[in-house]
Amino acid sequence: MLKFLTVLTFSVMTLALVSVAFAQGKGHAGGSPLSSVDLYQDLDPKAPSMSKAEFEKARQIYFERCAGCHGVLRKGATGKALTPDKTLANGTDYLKVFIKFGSPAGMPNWGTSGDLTDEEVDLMARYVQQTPPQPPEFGMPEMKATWKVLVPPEKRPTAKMNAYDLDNLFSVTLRDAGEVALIDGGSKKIINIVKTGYAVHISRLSASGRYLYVIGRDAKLNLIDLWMKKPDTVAEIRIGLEARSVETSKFKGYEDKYAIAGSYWPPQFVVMNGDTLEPLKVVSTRGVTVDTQEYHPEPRVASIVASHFKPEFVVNVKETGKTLMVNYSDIANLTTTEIPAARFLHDGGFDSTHRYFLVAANQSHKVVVIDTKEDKNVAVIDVGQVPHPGRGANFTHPRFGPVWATSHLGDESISVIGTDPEKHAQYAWKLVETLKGQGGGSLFIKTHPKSANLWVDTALNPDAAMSQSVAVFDIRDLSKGFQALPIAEWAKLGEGPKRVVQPEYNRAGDEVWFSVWNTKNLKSAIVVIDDKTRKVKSVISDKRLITPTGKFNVYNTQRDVY
Ligand code: DHE
Repeated sequence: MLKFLTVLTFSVMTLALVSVAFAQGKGHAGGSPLSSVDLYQDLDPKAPSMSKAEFEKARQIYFERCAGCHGVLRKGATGKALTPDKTLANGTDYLKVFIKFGSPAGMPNWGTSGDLTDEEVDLMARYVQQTPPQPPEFGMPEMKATWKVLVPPEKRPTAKMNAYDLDNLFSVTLRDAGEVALIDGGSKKIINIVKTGYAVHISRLSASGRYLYVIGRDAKLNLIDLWMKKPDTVAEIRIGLEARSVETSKFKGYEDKYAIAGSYWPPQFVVMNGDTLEPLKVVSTRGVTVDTQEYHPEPRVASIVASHFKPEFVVNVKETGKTLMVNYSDIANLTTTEIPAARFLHDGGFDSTHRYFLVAANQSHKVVVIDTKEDKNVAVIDVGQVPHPGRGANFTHPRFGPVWATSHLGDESISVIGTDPEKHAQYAWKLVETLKGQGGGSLFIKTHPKSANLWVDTALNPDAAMSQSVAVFDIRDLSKGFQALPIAEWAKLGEGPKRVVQPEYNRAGDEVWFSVWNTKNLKSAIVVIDDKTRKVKSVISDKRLITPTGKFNVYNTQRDVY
């Protein structure tokens, strides 16, 4: 769940909505009819009462919807801290407003979007005032108990057994179905729907492009062999209780050898065999913060990328604000170089040379530049409010040369950073331009080396006109401003939130795919835009496309093209 607003930023419009809700009797203080049911007993007597069943339901919803931003222990990161010292002071009615209506700064409108009912909003407002329950640890024995090799490497194909153009295959996250759709980029037909982990999150490719790794929020990792006649899972494992990231070894000589997955809970990462997912080494990320050097019990693993310069994984630890360069050349005697970055590291991508990794420190409102050749922090750059680049966008700016750009969750700006210390040293690692996009709530920005377009979504903006459209800039002349395209309208889906999310290019770089992300019970689609004309090329609509979000083109993901 994205962040809770502070009292100061509490908008007048929201206040008006609250008054209406209260006037309609919807805003009654927390507490449900509990007389005959088994009560959950919190340590803190001031916490509003809940039944055991309510507590269990809320715990589940919190894990599914909120923990990602606010943390399992509710200490905050992308979202505000929700520890009882803060939430008890706010009280149930106050909390319900944020949960129901969201905020322009990125907290989704869980109630008005239809994701949570009024009863669930009330439940969650009471839940976040309870003492956060601490989940159990999950180490090597637990991982081994979940590890399954369904098709051992020796029984797998020795050559590609299908006629698909694998370079142009897309793995599409079907978030609420816990599945990925493998879609052939040419015909736009679904090749297979593969069952994956719960609230599945991202897909990544092995260096050769043969293996697809898919991680769920429940930390279940699927290994899919794309060489099979019908690509499907060949191995699976759970690497924790909650996770977001997975990557594979890409350095010369280590192609397809190792996989790494990072978890939110327990806060740790695990290195595995690339073709079986056998867990080899588990490393905890608990430790002290980069700035004040205080112990943090939940430093979660955010983005992970594979270095192209060394046999290293670049592991970004959110709450402590450290980037770990994990050298995988000797797994038994694992060596790690710890680079100080900035707190609240989240997502990021390489510059066009693949030497520098630019990572958003989201609640610090900064982008940190890591040199993966020298293993050094080369710059910390102030950007807009809560940068959220996905992998960001690399292009050649008419004036500043090679640049990388990010959009933001917390404001409408797009920050453009110079990335060429060789030929454009005066602009390197500086914020060279700030563009004005259509609004806050942006999650992803994208272009392609062959394109003149820069696409920016605003999927979490509370205004439907913005969350259902995208802005597109002409990178040859950014001063022209953006054109807004009503992608959701073009999908002709009918009712629902229909958030337009995550541009992804095809292999050729002449099409850009957008998900039109509706709620689970409503129709969603993928809209494919012709990158030259900015017109609809096709709408992929199939009843199996339940809540499509992230799309991962094999070639572009395998080679870090963005
Ligand atoms: Fe993501 C990437 C974490 C919510 C879609 N997301 C990432 C990464 C992290 C992250 C750490 C970088 C992984 C990497 O590169 O190794 N995401 C989180 C959260 O903590 C958060 C904010 C809240 C949560 O509860 O999980 C969150 N993410 C979402 C969504 O709600 C999105 C929009 C829809 C969905 O399917 O869940 C979503 N996240 C994505 C996508 C990427 C991603 C599509 C990969 C972008 C890319 O181009 O590589």
